[in-house]
Amino acid sequence: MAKTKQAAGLTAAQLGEQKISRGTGGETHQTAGGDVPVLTTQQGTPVADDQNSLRAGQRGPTLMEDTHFREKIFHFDHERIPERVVHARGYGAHGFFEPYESLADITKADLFQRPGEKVPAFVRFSTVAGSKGSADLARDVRGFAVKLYTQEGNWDIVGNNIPVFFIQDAIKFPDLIHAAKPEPDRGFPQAQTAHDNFWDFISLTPESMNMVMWIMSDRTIPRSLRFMEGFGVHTFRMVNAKGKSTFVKFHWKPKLGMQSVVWNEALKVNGADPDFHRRDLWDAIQAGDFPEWELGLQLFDEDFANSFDFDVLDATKIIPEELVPVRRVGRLVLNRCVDNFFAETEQVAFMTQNIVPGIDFTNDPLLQGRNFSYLDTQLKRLGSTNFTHLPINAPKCPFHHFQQDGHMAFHNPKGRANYEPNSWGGEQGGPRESPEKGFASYPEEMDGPKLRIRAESFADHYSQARQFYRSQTEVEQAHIASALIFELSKVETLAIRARMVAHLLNIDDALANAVAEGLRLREMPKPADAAQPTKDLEKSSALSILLNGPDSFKGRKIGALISDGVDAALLKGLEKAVEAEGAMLTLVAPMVGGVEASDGSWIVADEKIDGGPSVVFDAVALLLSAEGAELLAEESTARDFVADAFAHQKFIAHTAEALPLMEKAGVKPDADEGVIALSVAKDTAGFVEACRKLRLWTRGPRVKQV
Ligand code: HDD
Repeated sequence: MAKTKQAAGLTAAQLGEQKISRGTGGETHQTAGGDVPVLTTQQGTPVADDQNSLRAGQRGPTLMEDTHFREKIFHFDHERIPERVVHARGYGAHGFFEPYESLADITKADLFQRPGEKVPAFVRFSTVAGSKGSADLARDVRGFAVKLYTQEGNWDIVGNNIPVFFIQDAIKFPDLIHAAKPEPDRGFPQAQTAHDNFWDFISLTPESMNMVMWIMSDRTIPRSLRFMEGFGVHTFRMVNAKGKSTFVKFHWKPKLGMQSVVWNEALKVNGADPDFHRRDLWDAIQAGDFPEWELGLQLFDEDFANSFDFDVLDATKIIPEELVPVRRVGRLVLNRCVDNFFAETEQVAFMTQNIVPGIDFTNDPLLQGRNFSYLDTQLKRLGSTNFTHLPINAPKCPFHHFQQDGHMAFHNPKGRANYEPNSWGGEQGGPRESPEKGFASYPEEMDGPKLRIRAESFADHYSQARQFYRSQTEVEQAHIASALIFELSKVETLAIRARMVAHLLNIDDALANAVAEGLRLREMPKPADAAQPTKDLEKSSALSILLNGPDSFKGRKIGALISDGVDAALLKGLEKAVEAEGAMLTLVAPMVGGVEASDGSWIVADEKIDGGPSVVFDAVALLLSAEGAELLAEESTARDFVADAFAHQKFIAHTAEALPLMEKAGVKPDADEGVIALSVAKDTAGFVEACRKLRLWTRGPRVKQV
């Protein structure tokens, strides 16, 4: 039977609605929802039917003449652009930077001159190793790239959430990334370093050992992008109007304090919500809970640089905050999600070489190499030298230059001259250089022979690794050991496991022993050959996450499991306490439609129980009726909800009626002070207050498989 237009596409009634009216305000299409623009081709021609291609006869072939079809499919076929070779998976948001004070004595950078004057900003957070579609909570470094649209050009601080890096010289970057990415023969594993190639490379690269401590710590499994620090990593320069240079390291300090998840939780979150971090950022910004960081500067001069134990040009080293305090000079606030992910987050082009007058580079060999790589990669990725014409990349200050033409040029200056010097004055003549206002490189003295070497001052690979490890709390040290055991257990080659333990022996004996035991190494290797012996440096409390957590539960999330018969007053009490703390509450029920509360009111749920496991919350409340607890005790997802919350050392509040479910989940009501009984609404404030500690770490030894 011949198919009619209606049978193949829209119904007759829907097609009947396709009425076009041509008015003075352009073409509009009247629908039940009101006037909307008429669908057109890219050329602006109105489209009559977007459901069916043009064909010869009722059942004949599609005609070449169908230009609308051809244009639509052609464009679709070309939708993807190459993903970033690293940091492919990212999430961005708009906001502003606002200085607290004038820094004119240190830098002439325009954005630091006028306290309180806001500079537009765009930030893109990312993971490094995974491709665009990988999960958010992979164990990985997070990119923390900030674009500041200043009045004297765009300044990009292309940093990470870890202040050191794996390698000292950019020439090793392709090797590092090849080793970390999926192995080329098999094409896996995705978005993780737990495989032979990565640890083979690392175990042959002693300069990575400080970074190894950082990546095996919980820094690489942040609870939220909002709860992590950012770092510019390299030493940069700030230069004032008199030409005086001061060395600087950049820090971003989260206003909400730092927080990470535990590894077992990360594994489960990735299944439950691969978009965990982006959803969290989106939700917070949409709710008006704008994440905020303070810009911190570690400022020091040549004398300090010369007296410091390490080379300030070595990106595998920090300068401890105890030696050079972090001066907080302004705040970065993210207050607007993107309108279009592709146009903004995907097409944004960060480049370390984007600096402004008053900021300058140093000779850090990693930074010098990056300054080549970022411009180069944008051409590959965005396909045209005119990527700066895209609104997300264009400066927001006036700009004028003679670079012209090329693919997709859409800032095309008027006037006769496209070169200079020229003898055309005024508008015809175009822009001119300005020795007064223009960027001038800091005139650092240079001499010496051309050499392909690594400076001797870069040779201490273990002392800061030891300092980092020993500065952690016991809980965090245990997490580092567990992470190393997990990763190296995925390494199949015994010699690589042993080689890593040999390095750990130069960092900390107890750590090396714990890892060797955890791997059941049958023979302890000899310590790795070290270019320099490990020094015992002062501990630095700034290196610990747990010592730098928040003092409130603000911005965190409680998951309340509710059932029919939920005590309405208790739930109201919890809602109030959560709101007063600036936290969030998500209601999880057996069915998403909701539950009928004790007072007969209907409460709509946010999640069905298997869509809202406890791993996506910071604390949980079991507000169950006897009937609800009995029902859920038979549900494995409900038992996991409780058991996981306990294993992940979270605070758990519960009604007396919830006990049958808790019992089935193996959680005793008197287990510890993190399991809190609620009987009346006023108890809820105490529960939320207890949650400020975030986790009950003393539960650790009882759930140590985590
Ligand atoms: Fe890089 C992207 C951070 C070393 C080459 N890098 C990229 C991004 C961040 C960093 C945050 C993502 C930017 C975005 O969101 O678009 N990279 C770092 C840090 C490093 C570092 C903190 C060490 C201190 N990177 C590094 C080296 C090289 C590169 C040594 C090359 C020699 N990085 C790139 C790149 C990327 C990139 C290939 C991929 C996409 C892009 O640049 O725009 O050029």
